[in-house]
Amino acid sequence: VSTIRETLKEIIPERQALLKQIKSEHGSKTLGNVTVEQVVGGGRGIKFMLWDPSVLDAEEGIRFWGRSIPECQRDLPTAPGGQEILPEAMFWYLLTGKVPTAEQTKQFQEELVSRSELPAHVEKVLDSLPKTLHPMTQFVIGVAALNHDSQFAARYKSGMKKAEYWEPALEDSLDCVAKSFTIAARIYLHSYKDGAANMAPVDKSKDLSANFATQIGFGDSEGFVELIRLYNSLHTDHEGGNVSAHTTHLVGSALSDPFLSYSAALGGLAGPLHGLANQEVLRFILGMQKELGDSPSDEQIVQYIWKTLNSGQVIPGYGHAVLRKPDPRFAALREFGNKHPETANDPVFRMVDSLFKVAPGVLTEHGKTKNPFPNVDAASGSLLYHYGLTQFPYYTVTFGTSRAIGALSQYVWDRALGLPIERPKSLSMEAILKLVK
Ligand code: NMX
Ligand code: MLT
Repeated sequence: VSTIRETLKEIIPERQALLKQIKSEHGSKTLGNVTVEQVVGGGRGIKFMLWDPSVLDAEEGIRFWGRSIPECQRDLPTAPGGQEILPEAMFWYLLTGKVPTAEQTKQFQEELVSRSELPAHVEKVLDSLPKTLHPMTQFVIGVAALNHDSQFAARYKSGMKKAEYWEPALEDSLDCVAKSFTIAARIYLHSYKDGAANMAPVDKSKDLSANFATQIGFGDSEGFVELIRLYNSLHTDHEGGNVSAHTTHLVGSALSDPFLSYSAALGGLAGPLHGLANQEVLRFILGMQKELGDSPSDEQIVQYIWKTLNSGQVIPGYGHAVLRKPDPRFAALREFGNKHPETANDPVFRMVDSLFKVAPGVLTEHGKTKNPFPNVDAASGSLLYHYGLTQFPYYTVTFGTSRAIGALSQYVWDRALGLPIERPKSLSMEAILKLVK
């Protein structure tokens, strides 16, 4: 069975040659003009970055190395007896563009799980934080503290050659993903239970999601474990322009190691317009349930949405900077909720569905958002809530364990392809006026 290192060693020269060819044959061609509106409007639509593991289409949604979500669900390995993609298989796929065999997945899973224990200093740092500190801030700190043992940083210091960068980048990225699951479990126990002193040790025969579920006390629920697998596979990658992926790429371009790069990304994921929206969705849905009861009429929901919009707030979980149709990740989570009898009739999940029926119409009438449809965050929290993970300020942490997989896959490629430090041009208003006159 070929390992992840052997597989990458084989592919990297081909991709390096392809990039070389693209640069020499097409380097001077244009991919579009940049307007003033784009410069002052968050760079929307500017084709700016190389990102291989996934590409987002505004109408169709995400494709991972060319495969749609249903195609990944069809082709990628699941846990024995399970139905959902294993995040470990997704990680292999995002790193290589190749579907791992069952044996490769098993071996890779064992390797990741064996890396998932935390150094003592990270446990100590996490356990010393105020329990009231937001879980995402704890996550930022825990991942940054892993940099103490970075192989990339150590080898850079001792004069590693550029051609070797990708190797310690891979080692650190595998560590960062594996240990992020354990950091996430520790944060949960610290913030919401009696602390992590008695956290279950890692079970090397189980996958990352099953270990995580056991460590936070939900390991007996096969439905929950399967949800965590699906959740962690779906949130991995959403091309390179989103805040968390772009941050990893930007910070990594300074040759900061994977831990520092991904820790910075988690700070962006913690923003309410990005990953924190899943926490906000649950707050919104529970507020609606409190005011309107378990089975509100469509008209009551419409009035509730208008009240929120008229008070100047956004409807969390709706809209997107790129997508112009319902997010296929939302569709996959909704399908999960509908196919499991225990979640299908859950009042909070049903509320998500009722909102989906009317919110696009209201947002269209409101006329501001370019995309009135749900994004991934619209459904994810309600399913976690059903299984008893009710502490919604925690939800973005589960987004964070997943996004490490996609963002760090490209980090490895950034180093393998020798991409330079990122440093686009900025302009003052006076400089813009001078240029457009
Ligand atoms: N509810 C109300 N107003 C909205 C919404 C919404 N869900 N989405 C966009 N708008 C408004 C937006 O605030 C802006 O108003 P203004 O002109 O007053 O500044 C206007 O519509 C135009 O925004 P767009 O160009 O459609 O959206 P943009 O690309 O700037 O932002 C989001 C994209 C995702 C940040 C935005 O749709 C939003 O705030 N959604 C709610 C938060 C959310 O669900 N974020 C999660 C995104 C997915 N993720 O996990 O990262
Ligand atoms: C993401 O998954 O990163 C979000 O959908 C936001 C984005 O793509 O901009």
